[in-house]
Amino acid sequence: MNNESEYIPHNHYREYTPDEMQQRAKDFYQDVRRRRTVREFSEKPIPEDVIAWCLKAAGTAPSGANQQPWHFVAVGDPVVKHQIREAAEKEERAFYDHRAPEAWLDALSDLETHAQKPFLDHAPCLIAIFAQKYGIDTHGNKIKHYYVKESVGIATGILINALHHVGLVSLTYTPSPMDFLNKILRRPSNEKAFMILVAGYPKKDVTVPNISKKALEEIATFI
Ligand code: IYR
Repeated sequence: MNNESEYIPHNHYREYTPDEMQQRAKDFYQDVRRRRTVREFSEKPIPEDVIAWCLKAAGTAPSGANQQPWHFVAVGDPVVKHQIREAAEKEERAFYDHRAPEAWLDALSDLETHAQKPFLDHAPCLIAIFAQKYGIDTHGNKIKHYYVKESVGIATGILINALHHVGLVSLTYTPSPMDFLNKILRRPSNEKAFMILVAGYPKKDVTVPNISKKALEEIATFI
């Protein structure tokens, strides 16, 4: 632990009866299974503070040594969103034109993705998620960070579910490379862009790929 030196009672823990647990487990599953990634967004603005609360939820994630090695930049400014779009589309053109191996393009073919990313202009909020590869102390010395990708991945998962919980949709978007985000968003060199989580309302009558999730027997083993 890096900032607490004593143990305190876990007063916020709640135990449920077995029946309640079963119901809650099913209800939670039924709610999260409705979540779908969308690629077309409405321009409708998000009510104030909702993104801030969702980011507070993400910030409760567990992390290696509680170092919380993440930084979120919520971009609503249309000028900055457009700068991100221009830079991302440049990388995407290189990806689709020559960088991506044929096998990767084959794996993507059902998704019908391409180099144009209009959602970066349309969506009301682009959340750029940065992973802090290392920390920096008050003297400017590097502090080793542990399990950075795991920690940022968990926080991102909570954020995706928080957005879903409030009735927004999101798109996990990862142009490669994403270094342009440090420049546009003026983030320091100890931070590496992890993902752009595009957030907002779906475009009217949006469609989603007709795909399914693996069955429990395929993803889990009980011993
Ligand atoms: N970043 C590209 C390609 C892409 C890669 C994966 I893996 C996807 O699941 C979807 C797209 C793009 O966004 O078009």
